Amino acid sequence: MTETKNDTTVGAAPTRSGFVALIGATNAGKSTLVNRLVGAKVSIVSHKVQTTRAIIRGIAIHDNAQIVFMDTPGIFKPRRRLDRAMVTTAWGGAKDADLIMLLIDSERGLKGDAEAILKGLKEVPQPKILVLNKIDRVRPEDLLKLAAAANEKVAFERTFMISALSGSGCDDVMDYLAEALPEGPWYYPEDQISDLPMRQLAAEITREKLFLRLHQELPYASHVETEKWEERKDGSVRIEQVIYVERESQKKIALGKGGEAIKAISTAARKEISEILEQPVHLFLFVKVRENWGDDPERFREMGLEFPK
Ligand SMILES: Nc1nc2c(ncn2[C@@H]2O[C@H](COP(=O)(O)OP(=O)(O)OP(=O)(O)O)[C@@H](O)[C@H]2O)c(=O)[nH]1
Ligand SMILES: [Mg+2]
Repeated sequence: MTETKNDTTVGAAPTRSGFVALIGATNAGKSTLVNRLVGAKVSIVSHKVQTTRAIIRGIAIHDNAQIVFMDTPGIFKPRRRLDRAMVTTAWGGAKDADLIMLLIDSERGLKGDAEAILKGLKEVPQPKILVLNKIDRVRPEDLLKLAAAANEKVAFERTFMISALSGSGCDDVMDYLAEALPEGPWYYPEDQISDLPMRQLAAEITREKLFLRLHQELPYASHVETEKWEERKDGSVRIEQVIYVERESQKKIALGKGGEAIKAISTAARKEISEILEQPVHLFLFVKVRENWGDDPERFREMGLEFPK
């Protein structure tokens, strides 16, 4: 029996497929979990809040099911225009999904934004599951209390307790999803793990290194775009990227003393992009000041975000 995306069976069983949206407060571990379930890095991760800015699709196959995970920006109280776009995008992701997975950082519990998200979820008609993440950080009795408190507020189909970081409990989530999604043909070719073009993934990887290396307002005031991508005859690729910041003073910090900061960001990004592409990479980073990039519709389009009025 052949297995292609247009077949509706794999072996004897019917294929299943669907979209699963990961919703949660910022820093809950959504992107870490998507990468874990897909088995490859498709979405960037950092210890800082508001890392993910747009919907990133990561695709996994489990048993007969093709599961399309929609990693979304964290939900938080928006202040800037970019914040608003990110939060609207996250809720929009929920609308398009077959199933919603609410991720809660077990250590934080219902403090902060999780409570408001539970309220918002009540209005969402799709089936929902609760995933308590970072169980490596809490005591089992606290987990049970948290599970009970969250289930009191929203009728979840199931509750899972996992560590996206160690992988503990993640197989159970996959088993459940593969059964729960509707019967139907797969949406993507079997070997596809993401729908993000390489140019954009490369820009995201540089943004991740920037999030890891730079502090305070700088990560939030910056945005990365891939401007040039040139395959060379020797099998290597030359990539040029621009880091946009809002002010001259931020440019100085992004470059660092004697270009130290930008060099470190570039080295880390080049290494990782090269590993993903499996070819040598020459990466050139340019820092440019663009005062109002956070109010520029073109930048939002580039990020895959709606421009909020
Ligand atoms: N201890 C522990 N840390 C975790 C776990 N899962 C994720 N983290 C950490 O939590 C931090 C945030 O992870 P992300 O995956 O970027 O979180 P996110 O929900 O995608 O965050 P935003 O995109 O900013 O909304 C990172 O430092 C992760 O390493 C876990 O199971 N245990
Ligand atoms: Mg994220």
